[in-house]
Amino acid sequence: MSLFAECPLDLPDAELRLLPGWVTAEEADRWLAQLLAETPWEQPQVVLHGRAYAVPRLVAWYGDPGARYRYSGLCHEPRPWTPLLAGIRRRVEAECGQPFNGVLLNYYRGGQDSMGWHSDDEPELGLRPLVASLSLGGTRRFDLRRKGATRIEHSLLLEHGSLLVMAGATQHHWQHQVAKTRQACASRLNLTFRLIRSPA
Ligand SMILES: O=C(O)CCC(=O)C(=O)O
Ligand SMILES: [Mn+2]
Repeated sequence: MSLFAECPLDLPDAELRLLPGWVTAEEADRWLAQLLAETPWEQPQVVLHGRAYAVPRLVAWYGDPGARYRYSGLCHEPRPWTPLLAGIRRRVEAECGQPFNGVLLNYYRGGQDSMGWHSDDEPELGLRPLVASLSLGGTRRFDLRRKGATRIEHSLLLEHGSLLVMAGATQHHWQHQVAKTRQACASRLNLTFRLIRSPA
């Protein structure tokens, strides 16, 4: 049985698998509390049209030595795996059947924190990257649109303890975002596990 036969989302040219309740709420609560307490958050600046803006969320990048990753226009050296992140990595690797050498943590403090349209298609991830995304905390909407289009074709709710696996040609054909919302929402932590194939 293929990895994606289980609960696939039927989008053409994409391989998406959403596992709600991938970890129990109790375990997800523990992971969230510990990660919020122990993560040294950063808020990178991006330069757009000559002006610097702070990204609208907090981030941290962990990984194996040498797993440098470029996001928000900057190259980031990895922090060493903590025992908790190393343990979560093993569980995600067992689920996905492939290794990961880095994880990007994104902390959305409230509805005004967000991530704009993009694909996880940095060259260092290779051609058909498998990215596994674990969500902890408040539910947020995750939108998908085809590259080159403006219409949202599909939206998912990423709940506490859910795992979203994006694979195959997904990043080649599709973009995703977590849009700002005026609705009340609890803070949310997202962990995207990645395999850096070549140094940035
Ligand atoms: O927060 C999310 O669910 C998405 C995060 C994301 O797209 C990324 O880190 O590249
Ligand atoms: Mn992404």
